Amino acid sequence: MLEKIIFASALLGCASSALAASNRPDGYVTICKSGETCSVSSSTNVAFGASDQFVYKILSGSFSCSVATFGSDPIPSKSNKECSIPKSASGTGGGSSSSAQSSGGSLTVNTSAGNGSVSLSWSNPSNINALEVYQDTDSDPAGRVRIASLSAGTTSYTATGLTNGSTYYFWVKYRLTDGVWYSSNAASGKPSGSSSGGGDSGSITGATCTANGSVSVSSTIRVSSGTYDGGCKVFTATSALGDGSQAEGQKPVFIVENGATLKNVILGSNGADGIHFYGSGTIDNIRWTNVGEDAMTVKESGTINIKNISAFAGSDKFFQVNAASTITISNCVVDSMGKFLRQNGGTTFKIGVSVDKCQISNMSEGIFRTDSSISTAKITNSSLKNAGDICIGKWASCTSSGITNY
Ligand code: ADA
Ligand code: CA
Ligand code: CA
Repeated sequence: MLEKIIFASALLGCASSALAASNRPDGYVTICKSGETCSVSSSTNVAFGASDQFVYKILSGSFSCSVATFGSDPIPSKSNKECSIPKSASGTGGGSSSSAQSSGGSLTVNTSAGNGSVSLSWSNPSNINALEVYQDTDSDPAGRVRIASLSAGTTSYTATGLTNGSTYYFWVKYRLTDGVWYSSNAASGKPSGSSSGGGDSGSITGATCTANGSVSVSSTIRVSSGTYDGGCKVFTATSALGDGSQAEGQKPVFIVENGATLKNVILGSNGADGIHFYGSGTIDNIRWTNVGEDAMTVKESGTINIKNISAFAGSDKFFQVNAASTITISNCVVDSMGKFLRQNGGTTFKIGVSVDKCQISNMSEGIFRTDSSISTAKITNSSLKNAGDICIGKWASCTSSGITNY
């Protein structure tokens, strides 16, 4: 890390302000300052603050750039703050320096649809030096969203978290050694579910967002009250929050404070420390593309309501519970983690967990784990596949009913 900082300083030379605290998040542009009225065309994630401290709110139309509009003051010591918006709220290309050439090219993508997923495969021309994968809900490349950047030798990719019964279109965009970007054909796939009978598990869908633009998050987005609607954008942590590894101490992408609701969010490929709850809160229609250190954490006591979520590719814990709480989870699809829920190791406060209508697969350890002999857990009307032990540890009560093993 130190090397990188020194290298960056050398490159930037006397432009030292580039390394100083900024009045707008990375990738944002200022549209007005404290006390001024500004306006945005349609639901836009507006940042308010200064010196690397921001609060965010989705706004549309005209608004006053003020604490009153945003509900809290991210940095009371600064009277001059700025309102800023993402540089490229929409458009194609997802951040690449040049747009793709006409479709066709010499790379053909084949697809094979699965349950909530579509697998892509292709062969590469020999003189390739960069690869990206794009997804959309129609075959027009305008509006497609980048879902992966791959190393140049890669020849396959699986898009996950998709809605069964919907058709998706994919492209592989690739750069040859002449420095020019080309695009593959638009390859389509329609995922479908093997909803096996039994229980009352027919309505498990998980999250239903289709990616609708992207947001790069370099300081935690704090939802202090009301509802934050992410508009199905892909929120990806920058290294300022962490790298999504198993290192402790990474920052969350979102904080949900007492009484607040977070909805319609896709967490991108760097999930850092996910979502933290401080007190009671609700999350609805959230997808973790690639769970980071963990996906979510209860930091302060409350009643937590979680619904319509999907999460993939964790390493250890999905849900970390660090404070006494009552937790309800319904309609979830969670695949490939160590465990679904862990009360913080060694703690003996009480948690009460109810999970209903969830599809849980490939847990290397199991579903519920605690060291507290007064905590309770139950799972009902759910589908399990290679999900390990349902109850691990001292639970006062831990039950399951309406379970289908598929
Ligand atoms: C581990 C760690 C705890 C806490 C937790 C978390 O369990 O031992 O101290 O950091 O992870 O919240 O991710
Ligand atoms: Ca941890
Ligand atoms: Ca954590």
